[in-house]
Amino acid sequence: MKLYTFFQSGSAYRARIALALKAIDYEPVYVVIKRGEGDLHEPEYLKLNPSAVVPTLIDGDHVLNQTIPIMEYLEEKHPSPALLPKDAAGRARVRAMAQIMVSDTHPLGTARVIDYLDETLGLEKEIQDAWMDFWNRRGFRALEKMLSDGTTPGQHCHGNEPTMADICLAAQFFVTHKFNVDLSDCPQVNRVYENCMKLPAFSDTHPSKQPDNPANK
Ligand SMILES: N[C@@H](CCC(=O)N[C@@H](CS)C(=O)NCC(=O)O)C(=O)O
Repeated sequence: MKLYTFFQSGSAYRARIALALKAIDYEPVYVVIKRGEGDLHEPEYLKLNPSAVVPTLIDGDHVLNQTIPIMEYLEEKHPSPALLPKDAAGRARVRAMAQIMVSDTHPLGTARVIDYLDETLGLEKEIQDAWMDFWNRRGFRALEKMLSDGTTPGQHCHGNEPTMADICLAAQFFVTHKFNVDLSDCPQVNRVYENCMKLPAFSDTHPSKQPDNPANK
């Protein structure tokens, strides 16, 4: 397998964690997200990922986009260890938590959205920061409520094993931290994040450890 990845991308981090949890070997292809330029808008990359985003996973002849379907694909092809619970209601709960992060929260803070706020709407940095703060806190507060509902206690979002929900929580936590958003009023989120980071699949794949991070070059 090949993974098109960028160290600072929360989405690529999700894919890296999922591959690491399932102990799947892959070849990383490092691309760069940079305003107004970069590999993602090159015609060759657009053929692989028409949205011009990372990650893209290549498995033989299959080109996979979007981290939720990528995680579902890995889950179906490599069922163990499972990233989803065995029961339908549990799977729905885990997917809901993952979607709060991936669909409701992450897109509002992507480079393309921030570029639009900045360049097209001309919003000041202070307003952009308020935007990031508002949407991230809203997403994490919803997650905090779900984690506090007492349905499936444990070290992770749904019991004691990491699931897709933990992957999405940890990756978005990284993004939120990068933008200095205060999540101190979300104790369950912080607790689960700390538990995730005790696992090598989460800590070894962290943006700070990536070979394409300039700090590691
Ligand atoms: N929903 C997509 C999101 C992909 C995405 O937005 N990736 C970001 C990096 S975290 C990106 O490539 N951004 C480039 C841009 O916004 O121009 C997924 O889960 O794969």
